[in-house]
Amino acid sequence: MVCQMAALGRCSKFFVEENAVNNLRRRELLMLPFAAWAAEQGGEVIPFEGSPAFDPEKPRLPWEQTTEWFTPQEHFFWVGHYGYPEVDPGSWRLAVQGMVERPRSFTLEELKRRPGKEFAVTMECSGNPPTGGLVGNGKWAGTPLGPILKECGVKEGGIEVVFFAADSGKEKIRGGEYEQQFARSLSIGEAMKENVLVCYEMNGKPLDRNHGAPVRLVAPGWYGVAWVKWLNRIEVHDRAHLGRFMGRDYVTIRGEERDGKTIWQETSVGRMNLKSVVGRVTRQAGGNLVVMGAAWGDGTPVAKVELQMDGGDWRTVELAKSPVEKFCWRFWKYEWKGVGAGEHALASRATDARGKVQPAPDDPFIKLKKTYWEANQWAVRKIKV
Ligand SMILES: Nc1nc2c(c(=O)[nH]1)N[C@H]1C(S)=C(S)[C@@H](COP(=O)(O)O)O[C@H]1N2
Ligand SMILES: [Mo]
Repeated sequence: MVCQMAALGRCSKFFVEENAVNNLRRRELLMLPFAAWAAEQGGEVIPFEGSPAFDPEKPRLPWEQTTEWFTPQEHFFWVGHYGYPEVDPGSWRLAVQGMVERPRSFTLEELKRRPGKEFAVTMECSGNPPTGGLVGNGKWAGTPLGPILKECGVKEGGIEVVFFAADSGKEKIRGGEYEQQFARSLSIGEAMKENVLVCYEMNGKPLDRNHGAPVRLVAPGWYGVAWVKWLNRIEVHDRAHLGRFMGRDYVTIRGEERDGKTIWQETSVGRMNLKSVVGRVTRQAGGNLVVMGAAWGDGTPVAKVELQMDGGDWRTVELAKSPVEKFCWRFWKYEWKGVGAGEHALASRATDARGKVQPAPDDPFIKLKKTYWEANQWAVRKIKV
């Protein structure tokens, strides 16, 4: 276990444990199958119609250029609802308070002296459109949150853990105006999970300002909004937190037809939905096309991806071996032979190990969804050959 991360271009006091949470195995790491895969297929990229130009000031995953399983820092999107605060790491403290027996605060050094863990996790913004680039696969290092909460001693009746951040803004609520910090919450059970990290490193480097320096939450399986950046206070409450990012924004409104009636569901953005994207099409020397993409979900491994070409039958694609299957995307590819000149349409859909299938745009479950959050319907991408 000495230095597995060397295979990923990094070696530190951290190692990734062989556990059910995030299983980076040495043999597979050394083979790095996904990297070899992308390099070997080479070819000339055929751009998608309407694909946005890459803007380094507003990074998004540039799907057509994406061949690396870990998202390079310069391609990793960022979202800040109240701007991007510069937090001084020296005077910064993380307070743990509310319904705990022993409230306390931590300096950055104190957090770094605690046991460290590093996980590979894919994070997506719940506002990411079906083929959008607000998604990335990162290496996240920090110290687990659970033991911190245990040491502080959650009081009887504490059911909710609220994460507050340094960024804030004025919010108008029912006629009043209130300066509020960005905040999101998890239930105690979710917050105590062993893979939830108080994170201070991303991709082998100290977190940068845009991604939440000095410390953010890492909540594998949850949409990005739960990954509170510039974290500075954790409070245990005996009731649900309903701030803007739990109860007003980031709320999905969806209708379900039952016995001739429509039942309206209103839910806070939660765990990541099963999704796949057609990411990159290349023309090979022999004239065949190679279609590559990615698929991810809430931590349930991706079991199958199918590709539909020009509205035809769904064809099962080849899944790349991934060093980590839980909480990380899986790359896939399909060799499309004998493609004629003209416009072509491609769509993919994923199935997970529990048999859940990525929905069609008119699937009854999402047909009456009125908000764009948590979109995971399969989508068509067009190319001209
Ligand atoms: N403090 C704070 N944390 C935040 C946000 C924010 O605006 N403020 N945005 C959230 C949203 S909506 C997303 S998608 C992720 C994005 O993480 P990234 O910027 O590191 O990609 O951060 C989350 N954490
Ligand atoms: Mo987001």
